[in-house]
Amino acid sequence: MVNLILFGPPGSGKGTQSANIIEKYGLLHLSTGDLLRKEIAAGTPLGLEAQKLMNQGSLVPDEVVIGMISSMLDANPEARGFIFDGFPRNTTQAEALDKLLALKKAPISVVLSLEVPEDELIRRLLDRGKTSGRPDDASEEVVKNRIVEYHNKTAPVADHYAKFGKLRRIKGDGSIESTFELLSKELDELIG
Ligand code: B4P
Repeated sequence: MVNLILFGPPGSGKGTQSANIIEKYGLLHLSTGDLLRKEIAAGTPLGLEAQKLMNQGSLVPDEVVIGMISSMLDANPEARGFIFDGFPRNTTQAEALDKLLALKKAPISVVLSLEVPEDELIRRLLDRGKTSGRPDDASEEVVKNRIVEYHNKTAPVADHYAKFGKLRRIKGDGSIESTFELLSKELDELIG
């Protein structure tokens, strides 16, 4: 089983590149952002709680996302491996994920970190906001808050995995195709 984390700030291309990776390597995509947006669309109590926080660009509580990931892992015992997209978002989530995967004897193989300058992140997210209908892409204030949350809470996750020699930094400010080529070089070695 190959488990990888696609890491990076909001707008770095995690969701975009996950779609390419799934198609080429047949891994299962676990995006906490997508799972939360489904809960919102279904109007569940969990979705209503998450919606307020997401709309202001804040993270939702750890127990909510860890519970979602744990259920998805249990529901897919036959998977060839998973791409974790947007999870873990802080070190508490990283430690919880490590424990869940240790139970399955399938630890994280690699963390691919997409590196993109901040002005490009803001440009991409506001651009998507023109058509996506996502409230968290709609205003520069909320987009900037998401980036602040990333620096304060999420960036330390990279150090957590760097300690174990699992972090690979990938230049993510080129085109979607050229970024995917760089990711593929890493993954071809790992998955073949
Ligand atoms: P996410 O859904 O994870 O959203 P994101 O960080 O914006 O990344 P996304 O994957 O959607 O965008 P991408 O970079 O691919 O999180 C949303 C919210 O959910 C969070 O703020 C938080 O509130 C909550 N949440 C999610 N997970 C959580 C967790 N674990 N714990 C707590 N809270 C959690 O793409 C952005 C845009 O750039 C797209 O329009 C794309 O087309 C474009 N783009 C991508 N690559 C490009 C390239 N190379 N060139 C030009 N444009 C590109």
